[in-house]
Amino acid sequence: YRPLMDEMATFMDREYHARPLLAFDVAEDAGARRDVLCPFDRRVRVGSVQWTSRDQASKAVDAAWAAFPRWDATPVAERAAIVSRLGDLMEEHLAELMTLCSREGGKLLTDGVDEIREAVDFCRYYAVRAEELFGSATRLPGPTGESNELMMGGKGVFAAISPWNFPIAIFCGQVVAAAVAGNPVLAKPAEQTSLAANRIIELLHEAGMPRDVVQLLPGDGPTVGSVLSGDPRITGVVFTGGTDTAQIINRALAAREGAPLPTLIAETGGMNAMIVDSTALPEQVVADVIQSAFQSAGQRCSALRVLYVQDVVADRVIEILKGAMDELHVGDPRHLGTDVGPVIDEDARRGLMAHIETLKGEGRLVAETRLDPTHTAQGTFVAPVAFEIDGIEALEREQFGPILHIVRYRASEIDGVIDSINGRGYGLTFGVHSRNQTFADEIAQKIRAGNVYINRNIIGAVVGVQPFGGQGLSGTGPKAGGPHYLLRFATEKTVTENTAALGGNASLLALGDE
Ligand code: UN1
Repeated sequence: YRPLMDEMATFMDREYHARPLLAFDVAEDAGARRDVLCPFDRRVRVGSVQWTSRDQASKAVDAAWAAFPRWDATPVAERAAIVSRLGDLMEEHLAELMTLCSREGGKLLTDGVDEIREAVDFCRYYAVRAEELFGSATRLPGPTGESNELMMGGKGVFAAISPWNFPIAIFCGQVVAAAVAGNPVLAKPAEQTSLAANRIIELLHEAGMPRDVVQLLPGDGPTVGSVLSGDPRITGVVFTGGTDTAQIINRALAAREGAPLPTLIAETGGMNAMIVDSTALPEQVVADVIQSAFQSAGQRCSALRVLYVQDVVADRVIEILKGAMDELHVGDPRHLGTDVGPVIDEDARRGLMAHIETLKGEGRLVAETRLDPTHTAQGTFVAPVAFEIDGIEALEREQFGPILHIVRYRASEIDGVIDSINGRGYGLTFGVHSRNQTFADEIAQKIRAGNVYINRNIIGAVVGVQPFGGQGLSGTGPKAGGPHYLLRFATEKTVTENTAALGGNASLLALGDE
């Protein structure tokens, strides 16, 4: 990391200013401006963001709508080349993008590298997949004298509403998927991470993406989000974030008068669990639990929230976990020795602390990491904690931070555990640790979750290798980074032609000549 860190130093003090990047010019000071403060040191101002007004958002939809036929007719090879070029540009700007991830998003260097790797992978994977799907019509069988072809095209205008926890990877994945499939995109990044989003769209325009095809609309949900989801010209929304917000978007899309039936592609929350039986290796379990629950300060939708441990090994697992959590360093994400960085902002910190207070009453604190005020006093930090609780029924919602819940179970209760996990209705990631292959396979089969991991951690799905996404309350599918993702951004057109008719015309013409 040393050469990368030296290069990052040149971006550490730079002030960034983001504003709407629309098909038309937007005057500076044309909207409300917000300061962006650094999550690990609230005294540091990273820059500012000018928010998009309702009027600008609505004009941006006009421009996107007008761009659709032209963009949809642009050869897919050209669209794919632009998207691949963005991947190359992100690699060239790795140090700057990592600095932004860390200063604006509070990300560790290791997380930053993973994040940009994932974004680059999305660009290259979707570019290749788009050429396969949209490159040529599929010929279908039919009777003699008839030809049948299936053609793929874009659907219309997409709004892409993305979260702050993967300010580059998820943001970029949504935008390039929608665009490469032939759809103009209106991208609304999370309020907390507009600067990173702004830099990515600048690079995308540099890569050759027309300014009316991908536009950036920084702002909040009630303003920009509601203009987009209320506009009848928005064909679809691709969204990653909370389940509650996905439901609000779904209702807004459905309520539009005279609009086409909408597409909602949502990747939402989870109540991700791991089951550990008596045959599992406790040291391996703890290493994987630490990563799954506390990497990225637990701010991944894939993160582990509930650890079920069979009673006979529970004390041993908790003892090792206690030791491991004691060793974690919470602090400045720019230092290589830091394991856990800050949570995104003060609202997040307050919410997590309130949940910890509740757990103090209802559960038993079994392991924690201590905060060292010399490294954490100026930022929004939450120390990793693990509480033992009786069951997940009392857990109201996903807690997006470094809080682990532990539940002991007896071997005879395993069916109840599975019912309880499935019964919550979420289904994103899930893990099982066991050296009993039959047990592991059976559990993996019974659990309703999008990504199941056996004897390893449950985060860090790799594009093209582990397509990612949940079911039920956790999302609509299809999986990001998977072979079917682009299909939901596309329309299919079946063209059937009576080829005998042409033959008939030809002979009629020939008759006329005589
Ligand atoms: C998210 O946090 O919204 O598997 C998605 C992972 C990442 C995806 C997380 N690739 O941890």
